Amino acid sequence: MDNSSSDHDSQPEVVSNIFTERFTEFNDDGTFKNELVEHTIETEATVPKLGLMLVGLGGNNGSTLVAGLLAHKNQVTWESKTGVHTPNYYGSFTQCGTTKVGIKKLPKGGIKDVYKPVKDLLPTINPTDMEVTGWDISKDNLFEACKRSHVLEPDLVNKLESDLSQIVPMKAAFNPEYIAANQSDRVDNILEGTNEEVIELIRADIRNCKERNEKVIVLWTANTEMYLLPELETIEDLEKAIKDNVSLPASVLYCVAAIKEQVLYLNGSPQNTFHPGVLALAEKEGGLLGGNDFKSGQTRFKTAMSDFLIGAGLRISSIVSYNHLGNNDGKNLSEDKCFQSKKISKSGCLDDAIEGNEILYPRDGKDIDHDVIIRYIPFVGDSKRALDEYSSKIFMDGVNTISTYNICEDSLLAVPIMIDMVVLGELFSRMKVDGKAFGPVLSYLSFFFKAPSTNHPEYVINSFNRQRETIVNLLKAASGITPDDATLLSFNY
Ligand code: NAI
Ligand code: DG6
Repeated sequence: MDNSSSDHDSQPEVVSNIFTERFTEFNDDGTFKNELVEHTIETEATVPKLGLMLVGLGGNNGSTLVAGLLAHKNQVTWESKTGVHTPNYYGSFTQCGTTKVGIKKLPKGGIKDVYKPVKDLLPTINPTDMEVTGWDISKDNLFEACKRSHVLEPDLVNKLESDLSQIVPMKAAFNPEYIAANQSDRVDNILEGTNEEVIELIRADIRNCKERNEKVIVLWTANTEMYLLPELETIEDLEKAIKDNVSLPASVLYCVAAIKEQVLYLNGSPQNTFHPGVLALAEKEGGLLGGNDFKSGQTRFKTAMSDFLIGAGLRISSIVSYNHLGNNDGKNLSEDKCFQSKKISKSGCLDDAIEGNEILYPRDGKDIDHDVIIRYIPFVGDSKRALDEYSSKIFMDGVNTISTYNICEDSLLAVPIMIDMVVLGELFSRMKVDGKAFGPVLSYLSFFFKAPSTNHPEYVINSFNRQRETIVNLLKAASGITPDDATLLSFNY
């Protein structure tokens, strides 16, 4: 592998590496051929000043992200009844994850693995260097928003008051038909106008942010919307719906604005914003998309647990996933039209695992009994309870049941993942493979999403391990390190 870089006065420095991809291609008759394909992977090495625009800035995730980054930036410590705390990025794959990059031969014989932080494989942004702004249907400033969310300790929120209270969400695009009626009491900050006018106003906000930053990313972390049916099949359908002022979900308006401004749009909620017409528009206009629905807790665990169970040859036969939460997300999801969006995204995460094992899952229509239940229990606030029961058939038709009970602060799991998708989404937008940029969908971000969008809808990876390996190997290949084939054949293992 060639690890060279070129450096011209007028051009950004580029990390350029040749990588030989290896895969095996099968024919219908079972014959196969091993392929070797050489690729050049180029990454612009200059890290831009980034503006992150959150849709739903004043929500639990949005306000927690801003406060968390401020605490990091200013190295603020805070006290709770358990002692003094300092900021950390635990839960962030980029900031706290490491990966095996190779081996070292020991002087007295034998080998030792060498690990590197994921964030150091290629130049990536420092999260605290981002400017974070955004929109919310509530005009409460972020100090008020943090107080309302009950996520972070009061001592920390109070220490950040002077910074937080200066951050006020911009007026938001809003369509009440698509979120729960119980959200109406927070609506006091909305843009008025036709679809076209609102898109123009959002574009103007994005352009303002561009003036202060070299790159901008828009991330939807607002309420879950209901699924939009019928779908917008073509660019013409989409443009007609906009022009005729058809009632469209706010997410489609933000997404179209982001595409037109050629900034990455990430969808952290389950609704189907990326209709075929939206994808086609992104392709045509050079837009970038990533989604859908942060994979933070129960679903993330499920895609790791299924790696373990199905990977061990056990036949998972039923999974019942129940959870209750008491934050505003739970309140919004208590209306069925929004819950159905979440149920869809939480339910599809085992499709590729089932598809991948015809011994356990012959194509007889008898897959897994899989149900997802969510209840709104205000008392528990952001501290979500998730109870899962995995029942697997084992040897000679025995049954093995594993139950898990997880309690966590929902937003404290989600925020590090939001940071990761922004850090890597920004990096991937600086990369080219064989001279071609990624897109319109950044499929490599699948690791962070419950229902990943890809450029090939028939090819979606949900497995936790495969998703992680795919990202890590791309980063290694792009940085000149050989992805590990794990055979250890050279080391007399
Ligand atoms: P939240 O309800 O606290 O925050 C959502 C914010 O969006 C609210 O402040 C609301 O006023 C605002 N909003 C609603 N419609 C808007 C619009 N059209 N434009 C601008 N702002 C708007 O919810 P939370 O907990 O922050 O979650 C945000 C989203 O992320 C939800 O859709 C949730 O389902 C999704 N999610 C959250 C995860 C987590 O672990 N916290 C994991 C996976 C997904
Ligand atoms: C309850 O399911 C509310 C949801 O918003 C989840 O908390 C969120 O989607 C996280 O889901 P999961 O399955 O990744 O924990």
